[in-house]
Amino acid sequence: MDQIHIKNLEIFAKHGVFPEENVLGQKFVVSATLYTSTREAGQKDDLTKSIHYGEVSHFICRFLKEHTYKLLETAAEKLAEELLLQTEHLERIRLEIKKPWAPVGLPLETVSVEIERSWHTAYIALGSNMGDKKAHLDMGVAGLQKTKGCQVLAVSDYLTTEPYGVVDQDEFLNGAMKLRTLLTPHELLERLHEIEKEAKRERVIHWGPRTLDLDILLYDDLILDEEELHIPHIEMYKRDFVLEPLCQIAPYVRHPVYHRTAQELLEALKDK
Ligand code: PH2
Ligand code: MG
Ligand code: MG
Repeated sequence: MDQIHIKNLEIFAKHGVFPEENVLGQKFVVSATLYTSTREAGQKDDLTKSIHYGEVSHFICRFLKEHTYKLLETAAEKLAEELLLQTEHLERIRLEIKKPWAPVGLPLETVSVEIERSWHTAYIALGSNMGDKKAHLDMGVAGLQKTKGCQVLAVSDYLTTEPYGVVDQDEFLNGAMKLRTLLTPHELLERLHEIEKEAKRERVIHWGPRTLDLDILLYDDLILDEEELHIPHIEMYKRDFVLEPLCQIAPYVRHPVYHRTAQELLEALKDK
């Protein structure tokens, strides 16, 4: 992706672990790489299609003066998040905050923290087979839509499906959604569990009846296999109640392990 650079912007602010730093203040030096496509702006000579580096510089300056954090880590984390939330066309940011006058008591040039943060694309499966199923799926969508750092980009139709696995239970309503998110996979999982709890989900029987089930299907091209979290979802290729709604919103999204599109996985499943 193309990059816009802001280099060594000097700001007087009051971040620090020592109380005197929060009172006296000191110099901070900020550098940022803004990742965006500049193609259209470049072709049309149109600033509204790109990112205004002047506005971003002033935003950084205002933000670091208006807040006081103990850690450079926190200043960088919060600033990167606000920039990604508020700057149109900004997909990813690399941010470095240097402290040239850090009270270390040794002749160093600077200390600094540098982070890279980005928007991610995730696909979520929704399911319910208890109570008002549609209302429960709607709660799942609304819960994510109101989560800071989450934007719901697409929602499939809700499909009535036969129970799979434990078959001695009521039929399901299933759907899928596409999400743009700043959350890490584990943060997203935690948020999904909170929303399930808000829908009065009780984890009684594994694979048993549930008011609301929210599962991460895909997260960028990430492959993750941990005790409590598998991405891509470990059984998605076996489940038409997952693939059918996913194909409605993203037939061409590709499974990073099987290298098949959602459409191809669904066709392969139907052929069995
Ligand atoms: N979820 C399960 C087990 N079985 N069957 C259908 N039809 N839909 C589901 O969402 C579902 C299921 C475990 O998550
Ligand atoms: Mg599930
Ligand atoms: Mg689940």
